[in-house]
Amino acid sequence: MIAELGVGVIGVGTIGRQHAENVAWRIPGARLVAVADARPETASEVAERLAVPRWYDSADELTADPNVQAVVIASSPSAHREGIEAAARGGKDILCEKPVAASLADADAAIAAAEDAGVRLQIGFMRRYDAAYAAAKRHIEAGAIGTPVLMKATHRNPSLPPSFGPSGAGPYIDAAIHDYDNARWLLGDEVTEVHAVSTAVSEPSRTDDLALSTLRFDRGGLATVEVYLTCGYGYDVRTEVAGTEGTVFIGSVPETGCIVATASGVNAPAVSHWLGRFGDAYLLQVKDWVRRMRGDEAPAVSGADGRAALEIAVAAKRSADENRSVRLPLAD
Ligand code: ISE
Repeated sequence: MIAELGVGVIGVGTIGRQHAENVAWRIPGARLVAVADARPETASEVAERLAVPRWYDSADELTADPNVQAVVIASSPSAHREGIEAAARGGKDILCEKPVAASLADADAAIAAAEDAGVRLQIGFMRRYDAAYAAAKRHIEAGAIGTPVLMKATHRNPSLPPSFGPSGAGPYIDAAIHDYDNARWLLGDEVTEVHAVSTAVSEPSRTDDLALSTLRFDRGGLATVEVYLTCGYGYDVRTEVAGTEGTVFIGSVPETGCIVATASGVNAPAVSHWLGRFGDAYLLQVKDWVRRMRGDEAPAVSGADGRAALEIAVAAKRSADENRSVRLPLAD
């Protein structure tokens, strides 16, 4: 087992900074040895704040650094393939944020590069590490709800996240992809058909700030996934899984168990950002990945899992764009 894993973080925007801080301050057995960002001023600022000895402005340079043994990739999705390929060339194990790549072709190339180089690739579906989602999975596996047959997911953001600019990936590939991964994981089955519809309710610049998708599973189960990007009141992620003998409920609207009731009403503030809702899950995810990479364990969430969720998201976008059901696996 490696005593202290030298970790480099590629892409230090919102989530990359969080990963970098977690590695630098909160994970025994890991040391943050370098950061990289396409914006040199961002890379140098984060390096200085976290007292990291080296910073770079490219994935290639960071992955060539002999002090780096494993990398976290949190650059923009269009740069994930390049980051994974660079890490593969440098022989570094990888934790890559979702989506694994911006397209299925890029995902296939990236996964093949990692496999050919013999480096381990884990995908950042951090919800699997959230206490409530992990408990639900345990109950389902223990048979508490019989056979899971239906998943119902709610995924709302208070306002359009910055990653949803005009060239952003959109509600299916950027947001619902978490729910698609949950659906495969919690129902333990593969999707065979997707039907999606989207509309704009509050963002004139987009056509899809409200997006619904319906998934059909191989063994007959169903799932519905709702993404509402501009709900206004907070970051609200909840999931239900119904089975033949019961239901598990995951998540709630209020941020804490504290509800203030006065003559003017009942107030239970919602979470404002996903880092608030899933901060612990992000930390546990990197801790577990570091533990696996220090030894010779396989990644907890594979490149194939990342590709499967991306394929559902691509199918959902196609379904909404073309107003038809789309069958999986996709031929192109
Ligand atoms: C963002 O990219 C994330 O990954 C968050 O987890 C998600 O909930 C949010 O909707 C996305 O924009």
